[in-house]
Amino acid sequence: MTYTNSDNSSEWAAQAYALLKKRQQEQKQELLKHEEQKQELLKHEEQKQELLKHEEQKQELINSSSKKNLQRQPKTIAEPELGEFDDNFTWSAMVLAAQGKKINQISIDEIDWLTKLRRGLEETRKGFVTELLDKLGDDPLTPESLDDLETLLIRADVGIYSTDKVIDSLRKKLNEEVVGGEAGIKFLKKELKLIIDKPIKNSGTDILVPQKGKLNVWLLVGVNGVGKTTTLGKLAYLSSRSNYKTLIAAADTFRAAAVEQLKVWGERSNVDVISNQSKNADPAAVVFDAINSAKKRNVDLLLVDTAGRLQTKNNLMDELAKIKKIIDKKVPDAIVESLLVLDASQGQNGLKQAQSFAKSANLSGAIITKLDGTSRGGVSLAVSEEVNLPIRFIGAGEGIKDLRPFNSFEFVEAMLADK
Ligand SMILES: Nc1nc2c(ncn2[C@@H]2O[C@H](COP(=O)(O)OP(=O)(O)OP(=O)(O)O)[C@@H](O)[C@H]2O)c(=O)[nH]1
Ligand SMILES: [Mg+2]
Repeated sequence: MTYTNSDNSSEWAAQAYALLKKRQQEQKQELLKHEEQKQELLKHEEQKQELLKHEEQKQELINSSSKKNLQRQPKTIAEPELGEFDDNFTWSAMVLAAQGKKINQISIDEIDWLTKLRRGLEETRKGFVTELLDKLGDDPLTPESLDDLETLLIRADVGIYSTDKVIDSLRKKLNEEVVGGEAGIKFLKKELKLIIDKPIKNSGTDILVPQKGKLNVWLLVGVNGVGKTTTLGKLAYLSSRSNYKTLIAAADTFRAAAVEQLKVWGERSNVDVISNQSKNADPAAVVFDAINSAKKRNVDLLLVDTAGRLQTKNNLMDELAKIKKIIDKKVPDAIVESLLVLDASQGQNGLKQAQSFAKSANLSGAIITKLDGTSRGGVSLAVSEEVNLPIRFIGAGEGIKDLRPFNSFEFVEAMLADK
């Protein structure tokens, strides 16, 4: 492991694993105990009801309603289970440790997510780090190995400008000192992180969260099929779980099934969806209605789903501009974010999309999706360097919890994980 010089890293991970295992067992026992108590209470309640059968109807009603309350199950989303104590666990635990987490601060949720991220970037890694390490072996870097690295970075969709930047810095370093294979990877990680962090730093906000006391409007834009609606569903869950009053506007009025798809996500995350079912409804009119509702309900975050494609003559950018205009007019003090959703598996196409949307749609950030599957995560670097877009969230899966705020350290570690 490159994060600590100590040989105790796997021992540290083992301790974290044992602690999580213990905590999970305790939780299970707690649940079991709770269930037993509930049954006991129910039994008690039934006995009581039996005894009170002859009493007035009013009394009976009270009893049955309290019984109903006891039986009502909260709507829950499946929690991840602790997996094996394997390489994935050790790696994930160490990435958390490297960010200053203590053993007792690690959660199964975080381990689960990092494991997913690492697995998701496996393809990117296979044609990159593994090959690079094979080429480098234990020997110091040479100008020739820099040429190989250049090819590999370009192939991983990192983009020409980011690649040039990284190679130049490495070349400078090589002129000054001998750089071994492992040190080379470490330096590479640092350089890549610098590139991704620059637009984030420039934005003045490390992690994008809704500002309290204001209406925050987040527009999800992007070409068709990249994952806008799915991402919006996951964001709605994340937001409502974090206690922000959330509302969804179904402003993709082009695709017939879009509203239904959103309603399913809305139900899962317990967030209302404002829509207009009539054919060819005006997206800006839906946003107009949604803003009215949002104001009435004191909403913190309004999430707006937009179309990825329109009837041939309509221009996607014009439509987005119209939506923006309505928001600016109705709620001039709203905090508006235009977030471009990009499918990581589309490689350089994603960069082209970012460039064309940035020109016309006044973007403020990007969300990278589909980092599971056959993703090519390098596009994140190209988008940061060439379009100056801060990456705000990343998605790795179709589940409601498969979205997290972007963390450049975790991303680069997963992309260049050395095993
Ligand atoms: N594996 C994987 N699939 C995803 C992810 N995000 C979205 N998808 C899938 O990608 C497909 C398209 O997702 P949508 O959310 O409908 O995409 P969209 O951008 O809203 O598409 P349009 O509304 O047609 O423009 C669906 O099958 C999603 O389940 C992800 O992170 N991982
Ligand atoms: Mg959609």
